[in-house]
Parts: sequence; structure tokens; C-alpha cells
Amino acid sequence: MLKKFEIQECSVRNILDSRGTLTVEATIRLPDAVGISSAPSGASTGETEVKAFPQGGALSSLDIFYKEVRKGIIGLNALDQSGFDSYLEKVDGTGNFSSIGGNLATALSIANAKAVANSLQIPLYRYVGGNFASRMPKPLGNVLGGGKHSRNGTTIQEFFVSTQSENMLQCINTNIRVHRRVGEKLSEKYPDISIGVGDERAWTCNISDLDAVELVRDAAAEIEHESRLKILVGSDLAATSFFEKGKYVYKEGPKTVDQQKDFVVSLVKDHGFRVIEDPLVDSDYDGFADITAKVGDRSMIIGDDLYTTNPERIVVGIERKSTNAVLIKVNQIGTLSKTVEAVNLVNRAGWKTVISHRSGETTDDFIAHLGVAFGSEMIKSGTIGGERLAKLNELIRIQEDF
Ligand code: 2PG
Ligand code: MG
Repeated sequence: MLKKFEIQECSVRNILDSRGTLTVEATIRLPDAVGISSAPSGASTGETEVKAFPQGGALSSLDIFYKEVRKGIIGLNALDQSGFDSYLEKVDGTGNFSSIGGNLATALSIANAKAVANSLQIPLYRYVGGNFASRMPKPLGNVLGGGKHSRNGTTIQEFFVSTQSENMLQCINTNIRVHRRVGEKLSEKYPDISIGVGDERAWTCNISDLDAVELVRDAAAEIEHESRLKILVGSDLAATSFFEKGKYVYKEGPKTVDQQKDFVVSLVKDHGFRVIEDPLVDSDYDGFADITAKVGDRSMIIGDDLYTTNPERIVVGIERKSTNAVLIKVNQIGTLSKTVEAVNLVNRAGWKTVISHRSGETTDDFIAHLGVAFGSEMIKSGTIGGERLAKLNELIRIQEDF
């Protein structure tokens, strides 16, 4: 092993995420470089994602780290990312990080990659993506929503937009213009209803899901007309969160499974939605396939809770043609190596990846780098808010390299 990449020291601490919830930040020290990273947390977490924290929560991740994990990391070869990640899996020993916590694993895994990139004096996207990483993902930003990200919002978790321009600043700024227009339209149309923002700073307001569909669609069309840029509209239904006893229970009333599928198809066919995430409960691989067969030629159909970035679940989805795209979140699976395995499977199937933030974020910008490294079609990272703009502004900087 080159002495340059031998891990000298490793430490972790609790920091706070954008919801004010404790999470974990890790530091890896090499002889000539340091890597620091922190892990975000979800609110609408998938059933099959790794456990973010051990029993006892974020505080006990620290105890476990200093008692059981740290010693084995010191002396490892940081350049051997898969060896590093295998050690984390081995020391956890449960297969779902429930003993050390997926957020501890994620922070360590990414901190290790950052330390190597810093030591090599190249950006993280170049280290992970190699010489051929050259594609900038298009920002996908949440403008209106509800679900588990706010109270009394829509049943559907997110309505989002993605401006299609080669200029990153223009993409980000135009998504923000749609966000602003959605806010203006809400106050014009519903002067008596209070308006707030959810965890990701999308607007939230007690209106029906169908009213939200129309409002976002119209706001995007106006900004599309004004900016002369193509704007894709879509939605993360996060349907598992309102699936109860075989029905999709909207605040306006329940829908049967067939009605839900028809509704989603009409979002694409009648309302022009071009990005659909988690339209059905996260066990219904075949239902997803029905929707993909009907409108997958016109729209991205993305699995998030369906796959939880888990290679084994992605293989099943590919076999059943469930979707044509996969949402990628490192802390759903816990290590960079497993994430890369997931991305490679998706790419080999000819599908698209969308790298994503979590609803509770830190200011770490590593997903901006991974989105470029993976050649992702889009990066889902909100529209406004410091922790969201940390990623988006980093993409503006990265674009200067191309
Ligand atoms: C999602 C994410 C991010 P959470 O469902 O895609 O928007 O939400 O982090 O709460 O799982
Ligand atoms: Mg989702």
C-alpha cells in the first residue's frame, strides 16, 4: 500500500440537519489530506432501506463508532474503497446497518472517498466517475407538496419541475422562478388559506391534489413561455405513505389500485407530466410495470421506495420492467460501493438514474459530485434553501470544468 493513502485517523461527531435533527458527520485523515462528510435523513423512508441509526439513535452511533468501528479503520488503505466499505459491512454484521447505523456508514464511506480525491488533488466527481464523467445532471426541484414533508398539505408528497438547459445557472434559476410563481398563484387563488413551506422549502397549502396538479402545471407553462426554456413537470407521489388496506387514501377520498393507476396515467397523458416517482406502493413491482408499459415512452417512471438503491431489488425491477429510472440515495444502502453497484445495474439496463437529496439535509454537497460521476439524468435537490443550494451552487462550479 502507498503510505500516502494509509488512514491515519478517523473521527465522528453529531451535527444537525435541516430539520434540526441529529445526524452524523465523519472525518478521515490521510498523511496529506482530509475528507469530511455528513449523512442526511429521510421522512418518507422506504421499508427496505438500511436503518439510519442503531437502537438509541444518532447519539449511540457515536458510542458504537468509538467502541467498535474506529480501530479497524485506522491503517486501512483509503484507495481501496470497496475494502473500506466491506469493513463497514463486516463490523456491522446485520446486513442492514442496524447495528452501527446507515448514516454512520454513509458519512464514513463518502468521507473516505473525499479524502482520497483531496489527496489526489482532483474533484470528487472525477475520482468516482473517472475520465469520462462529462454529463451534468439537470436539477429537479420540488415546488409544492405535502405528504410526510409537511402538515395539511397535499396527499401527494411532491410536485417538481426540471428546466432543460445546457446552462446550469439557467436551470436552477428557472426552477426557482417556477417556485416563486407557484407561491404567487397560491396567494392569488386561495387568499383565505395560509401558505407555508415543507421540509424541502416547497410550498405547502391545504388544497386538493388535483388543484395542485393544475396550479403547478400552469405556473410551469407560464415560466416556460416567458423563459423560452423547456420545463418538465412531475411528481413524487410517495404512494406508500398513503396506501392503507389495499387503497390509496387521498384526503379527498380513497382510490382503488386501478383508479390510482388511471390517475397516474392521466397525469402523463392529460396534464403532460414527464417525471413520475413512486406512483404505487413499494411492493407492487407489477403495478409499476403496468404504468411503465402505458406511459414509459413519454415519461420517466422512477422507483425510489420501490428499490431503496438496493441492487437486489433493482435486479427484480429490471426483470419485471417495473420502471425506466431509479432514484439513487447513498444513505438508503449505506456505502458508496453498493451505490456504484446499483448505478451500474441501472445503466446496463439502459435506464436512467436520478441522484437525490433527503428531506432532512446537511450542507454537504457530495450528491452534486456523484450526479456528475454517475452521468445521472437529473439531480433531485429542491429549489431553494441553504442546504439545497449547497448542492446546486456546487453544480455551477463543476460546470466550469467542462
Ligand atoms: C423522497 C425524499 C426526498 P425523504 O421521497 O424522494 O424528496 O424524501 O428524504 O423524506 O425520503
Ligand atoms: Mg421519493
